[in-house]
Amino acid sequence: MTVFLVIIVLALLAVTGWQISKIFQLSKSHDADTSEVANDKDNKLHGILMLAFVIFLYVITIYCFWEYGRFYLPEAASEHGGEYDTLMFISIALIMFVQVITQGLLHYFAFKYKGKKTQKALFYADNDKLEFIWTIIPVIVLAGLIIYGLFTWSDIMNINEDEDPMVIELYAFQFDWRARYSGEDNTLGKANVRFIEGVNQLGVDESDSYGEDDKIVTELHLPVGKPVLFKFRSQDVLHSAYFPFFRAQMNVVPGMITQFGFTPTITTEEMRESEYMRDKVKSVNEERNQRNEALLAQGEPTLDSYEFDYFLLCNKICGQAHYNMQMKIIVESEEDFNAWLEEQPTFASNMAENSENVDRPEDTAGEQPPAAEGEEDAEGEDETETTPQENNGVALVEKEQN
Ligand SMILES: [Cu+2]
Repeated sequence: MTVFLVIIVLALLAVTGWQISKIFQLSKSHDADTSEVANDKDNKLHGILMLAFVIFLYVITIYCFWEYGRFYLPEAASEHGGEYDTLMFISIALIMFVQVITQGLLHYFAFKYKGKKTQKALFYADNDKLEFIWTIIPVIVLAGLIIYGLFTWSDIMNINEDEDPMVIELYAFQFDWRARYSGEDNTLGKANVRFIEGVNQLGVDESDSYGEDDKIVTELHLPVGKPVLFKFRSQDVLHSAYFPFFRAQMNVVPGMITQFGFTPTITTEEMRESEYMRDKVKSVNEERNQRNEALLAQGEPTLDSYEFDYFLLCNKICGQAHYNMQMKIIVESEEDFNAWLEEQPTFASNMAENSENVDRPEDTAGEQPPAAEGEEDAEGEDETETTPQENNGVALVEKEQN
């Protein structure tokens, strides 16, 4: 109703303005220029406006780089990330360079050669030489960019099996992640959505001996400097595994396995110590402290102070709690990683423990397994009522960082 009223008021205002302009026109003396053909004065005004527009564009571009430059991601924390950033930088620098020159010239010429009564436009049909030059230069530059991009792409995407990467499965479901380490044999056991039952929430095939030493966890630990090959599976709908700090992203598609590999190069501790991250954490915590004062005044619980951690995020809008679909990643030294992995129970021991507890189902509750919807009828049918997880206010952290 309010919108309707606002529209009526705006329409009435427009009619009023139009009527007032009519009155002004009628009250003008008869020798005023009422012709609809642009005269020198109009042309001059439009020339100046063209120039003013391009200056406005440049000023706002510089302001955006200045003001929002701090939202750039820090140094890439993976081996291929540097290459990726270089490609991105070259593309942006080229685009900026060309756009600054062409837009500047375009608007400057519109100002310089504005219409004048005494001047007549030159009829200039074509110039083969000029057309050749402005065709061949973009062809060469674009071909160079594309070839460079293809090489970078194949470098990043072709996982070198000779490096003996550690195989980890990342399993996506509405709305969380699980990681499955392939164990001593570095081979994941077969899995299928049809095997999902009870604690076997990833549907690992119990008859496949490769799966016995697999370890399923809720937090992804990675040893620094060791190549990792991720295999992605989805239980329900299309998800996307997004590792911003490692410059990696891969679709997670129900019914198929996608893969991507990278080598982490900066540990969580090292990233926390970096100047970029110290500044960021400081500014997030300053904001939190301010908000805490307001929360305290209202007698509400306050926010914990923020500490940086790598995250795996879902980058496909996959349902109502998509925003909170994330998994903590810890990059650490090989010794710390091995010690941590040692403590995690294997799939076989989990299943054995479960079968012992079968008579006392209330003891096996533990973590609630995700609802198995079946991979086939997944696409978009997201009707399951799932409450957003209590994830230590992590979504809030992400929001505050921006
Ligand atoms: Cu998702």
